[in-house]
Amino acid sequence: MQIKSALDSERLDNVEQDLRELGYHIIENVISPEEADEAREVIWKLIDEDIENGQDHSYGDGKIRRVWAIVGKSPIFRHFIQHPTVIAVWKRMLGEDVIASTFTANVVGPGAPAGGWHIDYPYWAMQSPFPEGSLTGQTVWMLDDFTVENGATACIPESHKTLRRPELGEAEGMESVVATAPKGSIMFTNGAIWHQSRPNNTDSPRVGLLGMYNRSVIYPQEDMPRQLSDEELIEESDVLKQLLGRTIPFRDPDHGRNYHRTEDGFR
Ligand SMILES: O=C(O)CCC(=O)C(=O)O
Ligand SMILES: [Fe+2]
Repeated sequence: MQIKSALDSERLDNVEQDLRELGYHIIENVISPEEADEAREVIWKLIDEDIENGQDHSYGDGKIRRVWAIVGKSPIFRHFIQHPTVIAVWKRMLGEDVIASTFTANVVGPGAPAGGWHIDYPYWAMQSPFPEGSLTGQTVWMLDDFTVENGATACIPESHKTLRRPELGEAEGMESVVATAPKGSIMFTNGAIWHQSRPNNTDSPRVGLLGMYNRSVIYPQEDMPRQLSDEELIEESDVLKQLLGRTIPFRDPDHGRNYHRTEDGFR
């Protein structure tokens, strides 16, 4: 796989500024159309497997499909999760010790309704007002061209600055931007921005990947550390081990004087 070098510092400043002020930033053509097609094919195979195993997950009148835990399911997603462009952005926003929180596919099928305005984990699990600054960030990988008609993600600029979730119905009618870009592009968002997938009014599914990253002290949304076994990780990069939370010393049960509950009390 051809991986372009990470962003230069001027572009990174630009991304940071947009994420802080607007709450989103799009970089076009991070991967080639061929790489996007390859990943898209893998997602279809995984959907078939999920259906076969009775593990399929759909919502939005059964027209939006989610595939969970993709990092352990194909090497291509192990490349994507640690893509230098993505890691440069999240290290800048969330710290050098950034970790991954979840990596899934979201397939908005023909006729799908809007996904519903929301904020992302951990914000939806938190009481407002949220702390200022970034706790988490979303990475929307476009494996199809994202268009106004086919269910591209919509965001309400600057809504992350409210430091709260939208009330039911509050975001309807507010001015939003639609993340339209060619396949292979990425949209980065502040996890607290109000957003949703739009209705898909075309005959073709819109395939996206959603990679979330957290500050390392925030518990990941999915069980990232166990998506790859120790053996599978041997050949993998230090960055991937870090992202999966395998290198956080204070999560080691024996870290420091970490007493354990036994039958006779704490020892
Ligand atoms: O697939 C999309 O366009 C966005 C989905 C989303 O926001 C989510 O699942 O959290
Ligand atoms: Fe979301």
